[in-house]
Amino acid sequence: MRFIASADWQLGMTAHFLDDDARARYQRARLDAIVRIGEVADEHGAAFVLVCGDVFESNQLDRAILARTFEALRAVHVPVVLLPGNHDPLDASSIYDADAFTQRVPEHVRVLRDSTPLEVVPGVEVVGAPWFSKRPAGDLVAAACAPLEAAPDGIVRVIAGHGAVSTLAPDRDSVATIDVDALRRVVSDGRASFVVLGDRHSTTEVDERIRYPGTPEVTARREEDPGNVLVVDLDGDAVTIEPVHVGRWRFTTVEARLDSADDVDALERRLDELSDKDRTAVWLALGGTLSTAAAARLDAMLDEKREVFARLEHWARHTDLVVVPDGHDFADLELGGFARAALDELVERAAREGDDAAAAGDALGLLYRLAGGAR
Ligand SMILES: [Mn+2]
Repeated sequence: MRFIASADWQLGMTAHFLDDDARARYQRARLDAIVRIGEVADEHGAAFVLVCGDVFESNQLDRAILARTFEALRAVHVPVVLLPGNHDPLDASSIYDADAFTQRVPEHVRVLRDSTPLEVVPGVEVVGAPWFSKRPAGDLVAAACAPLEAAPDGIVRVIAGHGAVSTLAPDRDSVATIDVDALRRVVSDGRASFVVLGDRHSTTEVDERIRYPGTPEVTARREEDPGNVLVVDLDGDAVTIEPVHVGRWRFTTVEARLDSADDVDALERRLDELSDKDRTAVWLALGGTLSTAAAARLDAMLDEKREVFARLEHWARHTDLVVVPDGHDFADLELGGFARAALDELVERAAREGDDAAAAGDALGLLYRLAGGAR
């Protein structure tokens, strides 16, 4: 028996770090990932798709996102099982209880509303540990597993949970942390064959049979291995897990030390080499010391590249770029009269210490570009 394990679709995610145009394409990409998951299910002969929480970014989404989600889900030809997570809990305002959900949800889509075993296809049970609020009072997965006896002969049982696990949680004392030792016993006792978890957006192995598939489309720069689903094959005592990449976007950091115009050229080549620029968001971590001419050249180059990348911005916390006016920078500029006098004053101010000098440096860069120096 084969199935697709997924989680953290985060549909409707706002992505405030993208501009309007890129944000619309990025929101669309999260829906397109569902269609590709359907293709992976077909290619691998998967019996169903299990999505372990945070299917939606929040319970307060524009209802249009539901119509689009259902349209995408129609491209999945096997049952799809959704688990409410911390972003989309089954609370009083649950998106799963909205009329737009209950009246329109396709028949092959099921929501795990409690921990009653759900026979998703003949011979396969899914036991879910849905979230009912953003702050559970205990380990929901342990509670869901507590009443389970060994799975009857001929039944494969899969546990669906969401949240941080004890072996990886930075906050080990949180009452909601999932106890991995207890979960290992659930598997070794034959109460379940496999555990799929959501919450960690990077594909992560907790134990051979306890996995986070991660988000199918990247959501944050710090994620190590996003963009995958897992094809899980359970055959008697054997388990085979194949990650399949379905994500199309990339969030990446580009670090560089820039001390000359040649370094700026080298950075330009590195940016040019990145593929799929309209689906690539770049955080620049730049350091070094540039002359006004080289800094102007950098700004002009980045302005041009910004048109083709989904995002190309300085990462403020990791930017340490100093611009030092160099007399040679301005020698070739054809400036006279008032402009030349302003230039001389700015060069003098930029040589001093403090905020005034930084402002003068910025003004010099602007003057340099306006006068045509960066062409
Ligand atoms: Mn999540």
